[in-house]
Amino acid sequence: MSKLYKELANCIRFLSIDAVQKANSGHPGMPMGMADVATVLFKDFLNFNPSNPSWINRDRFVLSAGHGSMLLYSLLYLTGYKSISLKDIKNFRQLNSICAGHPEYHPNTGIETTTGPLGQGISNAVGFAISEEILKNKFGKKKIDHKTYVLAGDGCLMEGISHEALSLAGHLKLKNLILLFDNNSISIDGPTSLSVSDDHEKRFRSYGWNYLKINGHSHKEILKALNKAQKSKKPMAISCKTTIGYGSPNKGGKSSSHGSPLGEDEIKLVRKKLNWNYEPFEIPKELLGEWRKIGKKAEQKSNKKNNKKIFNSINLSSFKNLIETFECWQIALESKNSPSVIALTRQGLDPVRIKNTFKNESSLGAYEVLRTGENIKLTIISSGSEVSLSCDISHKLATENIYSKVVSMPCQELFDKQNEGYKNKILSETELIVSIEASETGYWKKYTGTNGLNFGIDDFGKSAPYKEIYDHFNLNLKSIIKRIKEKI
Ligand SMILES: Cc1ncc(C[n+]2csc(CCOP(=O)(O)OP(=O)(O)O)c2C)c(N)n1
Ligand SMILES: [Mg+2]
Repeated sequence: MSKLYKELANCIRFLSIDAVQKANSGHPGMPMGMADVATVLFKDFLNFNPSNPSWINRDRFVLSAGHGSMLLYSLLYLTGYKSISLKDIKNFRQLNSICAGHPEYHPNTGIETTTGPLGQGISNAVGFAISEEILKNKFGKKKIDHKTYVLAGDGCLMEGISHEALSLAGHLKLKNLILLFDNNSISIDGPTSLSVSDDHEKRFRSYGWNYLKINGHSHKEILKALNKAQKSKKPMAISCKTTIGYGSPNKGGKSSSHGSPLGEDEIKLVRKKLNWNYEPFEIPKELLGEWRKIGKKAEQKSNKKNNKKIFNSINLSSFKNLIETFECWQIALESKNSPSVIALTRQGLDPVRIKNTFKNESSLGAYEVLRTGENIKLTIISSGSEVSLSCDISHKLATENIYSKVVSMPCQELFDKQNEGYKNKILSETELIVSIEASETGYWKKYTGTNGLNFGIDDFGKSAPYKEIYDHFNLNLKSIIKRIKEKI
């Protein structure tokens, strides 16, 4: 391996062992073993942009062997991502540090996904690769042509989830997916021969993958394999024979380097063996300069590929039927304190909202979608597909000079959080309030009051085409209008 590559890789090795030592916990062995492969990947292949980590057409790098998180943090710091400073690395495994024990996804940081449960990153990577195919089909090869690289260890490949995901990737011929297998034959308890005797090559080939075997410490072999992977017609696994804890005289090649700090004495020996005459966390200027050059070069390449316009080309009007869905999606994505459920219908419905107001109306929990006249007699509240039925009812009533407004209430929890003024505007305009929702009626009584009408289903156990079900439960235009007119 050329001297420069070796020294660049050593930057990763020492940042990793120093950080694990300082935290007094972590996994130094994997980053030491895979430093050479990662260096060649980032220097010569990976398309990325430290100044714009979310660049849409970047290659994805997923660390499925998440215990080796210091490998990722070192790479991000060294190539110049703003998300991770040397201070953050010194804070490895401390409360609220971005350098968490296992990578935690943060948008726009270079940490593409949360990993740690072995095997899971492999399936995330398959998902990324599928997304890439979808985007490529939609926007064309000129705009989308990235790859997904996933680094996985022995443990990842032992997990059941890896079988399913790898099989699907082979079936779908995801040629944009490259798996770097840290084939060090060591796992947490010792040699992998204790627990597994799979023939990895046969396994991958049977799924429909290509498989290459290389020495993971040979710059030339890594380069050659990654070159081949660029042109592969199938997903590609590269088995990299490595030494876990590479460079450690007493712990290299042993599970003792897997999940504990090497210890001060051993670290001194590693420094000596790898000829690293620098203090803990010290990356010599020239080498940091070389790494930053790699980052800059990648940035320039990314700028050239300029994909800025891709998303402008999505025409919102083509989604006009989906305005409320998009609004709810945005709310879900931005929601910091609670999970969200978006319940979508498969019924073919007329669009209720055609104009994009550029204001997220759904964020209010409920909002007016229709008003048939000035002097309204009733308020009809519903959500989802029933809004469409409510609008039909409202129009029909208007033909008999009974005017009303229709309120879409996609989220009761959000509505309940609005100020009294807004709630009154929605709920206190008419004496009569009606709810229409094909589910339990109890949830609506707090809005309609006991004097209101609640159309719904307080029953179970029927299955039929939806129109018949609606008729069965009197949830149709005719029955509802009849009851409303009786009430008025
Ligand atoms: C599903 C799951 N089970 C167990 C663990 C705990 N664990 C973390 S690393 C590891 C061993 C992984 O071995 P290998 O992939 O060979 O990593 P290496 O020792 O080579 O770094 C285990 C069992 C985990 N992270 N996830
Ligand atoms: Mg291993």
